[in-house]
Amino acid sequence: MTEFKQRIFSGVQPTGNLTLGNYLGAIRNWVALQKKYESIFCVVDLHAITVWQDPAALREATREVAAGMIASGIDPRECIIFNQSQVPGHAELAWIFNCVARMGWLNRMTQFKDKAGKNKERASVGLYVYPDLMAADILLYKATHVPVGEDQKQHLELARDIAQKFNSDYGVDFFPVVEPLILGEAKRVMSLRDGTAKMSKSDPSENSRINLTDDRDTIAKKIRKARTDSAPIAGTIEEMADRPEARNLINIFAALSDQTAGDICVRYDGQGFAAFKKDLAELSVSVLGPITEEMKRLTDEKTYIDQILKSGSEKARALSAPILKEVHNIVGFLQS
Ligand code: AQP
Repeated sequence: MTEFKQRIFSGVQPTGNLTLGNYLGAIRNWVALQKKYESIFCVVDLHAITVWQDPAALREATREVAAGMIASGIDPRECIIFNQSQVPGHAELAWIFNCVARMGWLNRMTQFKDKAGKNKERASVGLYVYPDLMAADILLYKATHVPVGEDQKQHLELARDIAQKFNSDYGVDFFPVVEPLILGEAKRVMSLRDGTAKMSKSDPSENSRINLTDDRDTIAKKIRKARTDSAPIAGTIEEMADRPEARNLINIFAALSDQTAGDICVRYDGQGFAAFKKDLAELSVSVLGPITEEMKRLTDEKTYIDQILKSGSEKARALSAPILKEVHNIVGFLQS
């Protein structure tokens, strides 16, 4: 299996604007990893429809997420970029994994509980089996490493369980046991309004997140309005353990400036948040501004983006076809 050792797979749902959370938790790390690993990056539209998506908006968001990846520095000549629905193997392997995964495993998934809320009887079946599809996304390419934000850790553990159970049920050593790559100082970027909730594309409050489509003034305004507390910034991040909003802003600052959270605490030790927020706004605009502009430019180039997704999906199909064929063989599907 040596040829598969260095392969990564990761994805983003086209469920709205990309956020600073998606950027710091995932896409920025992919940019750094693409040189080291054979990389497959996917706009996971099959995942997106586990909650209702307006079809026209889904098409737009799919292009926008692809444009966001490229604008952030993912190189389509080096990596495979495609949208999931153009490679039917994802849905096919997910079905097989629906038959491998156990109800008890899925019942423990906190993302389903969070997203379905109190009304889980009305949640889609797709939302419930979302982690099986995610396992299929990764294992369809026998990817061994998956760079994600911390919120996806539990789903990756499930992907490992599925790979191991498949191997053991069929008496094979076929699927690798995937390793998460959870990197950087902002592994879980929190809402700007509530330091205990994840920054999310689908949060109803616009002020809870920074979108990669936000202009400079909007970014600055959202940071100015970000919730903090009345205590000054402490000299170490450990002293801020019980101050989730403050800690979140420090982590964002650290990640955007390629420093550690400790460095930022030392720099602002004893100060209030006014000067810090001003600097953070300037830093955010300087890092995100060029990405936003390039993303907007690329989003308008529909033919170019569609071509990248088409060519990426052809490569992804070619890469996954022999793996899927072998899965059919292992499971006992007659191939004529
Ligand atoms: N707040 C976050 N902090 C760190 N990483 C994050 N990611 C998402 N939010 C944060 C990482 O981004 C990648 C793509 O995530 P996704 O779009 O597939 O789905 P998600 O995790 O459910 O993100 P959202 O923004 O919360 O989407 P919605 O609102 O549609 O559910 C993943 O690697 C994720 O870890």
